[in-house]
Amino acid sequence: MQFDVLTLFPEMFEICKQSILGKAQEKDLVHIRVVNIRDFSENKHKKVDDTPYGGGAGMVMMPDVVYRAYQSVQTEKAKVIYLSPQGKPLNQAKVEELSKEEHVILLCGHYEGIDQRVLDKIVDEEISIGDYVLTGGELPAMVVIDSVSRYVEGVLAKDSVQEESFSQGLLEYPQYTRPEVFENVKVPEVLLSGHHENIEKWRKEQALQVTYQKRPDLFETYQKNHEKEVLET
Ligand code: 4FL
Repeated sequence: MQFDVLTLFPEMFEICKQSILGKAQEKDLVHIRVVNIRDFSENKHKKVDDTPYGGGAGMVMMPDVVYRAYQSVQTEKAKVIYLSPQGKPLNQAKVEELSKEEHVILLCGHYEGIDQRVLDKIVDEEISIGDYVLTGGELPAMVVIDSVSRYVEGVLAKDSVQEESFSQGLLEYPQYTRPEVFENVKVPEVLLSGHHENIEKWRKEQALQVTYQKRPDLFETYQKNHEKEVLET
């Protein structure tokens, strides 16, 4: 899967060379190309922004500079995503959907935003990662890359994506490791039993309980989607 990031702060994406994303790139499963929008300024001072028409605070990113940066990476099948607080909220279903794309272009805004004309011309989808304002779209772009890459075949250990409760709309059950007793607290007996059926049942119960207590909104949605099974437990 190919990600192209259009940003004024390419150094921020150095972090993608770490950990699982770094390994995924070494294995050629995921490619992340970071493009500096400033390289496409034709101004002698490499200017990329200007004051807003109509007045007001801050600066607006210029449409021609952003457009040339876009043209340097665009392909027929590319999906162009603009990270913005006005976008559709990102969720696990959207993450899974995006993982089926071959080529995703992520446009990161800064200052007071980007000239609307270039957004109207090139953006396929606007995505928000939550109802708060950041200094730019770079962290949201990394959130998209990280969450989507997990769904690319071979990036995670086999089964670990399907096994997680969240993909079914629940929070994760609690995990334990050695030692068996920590500060006088024992690991739940069932996990030491080796009885796989009982362990699975206990984990499902825990996932339901944790979700009910911590995220009643998620629990309600889960219940609506699994009416029958929930009545049985
Ligand atoms: C983008 C916030 C996506 C939340 C400032 C510029 C943002 C954001 N989701 N804040 N872009």
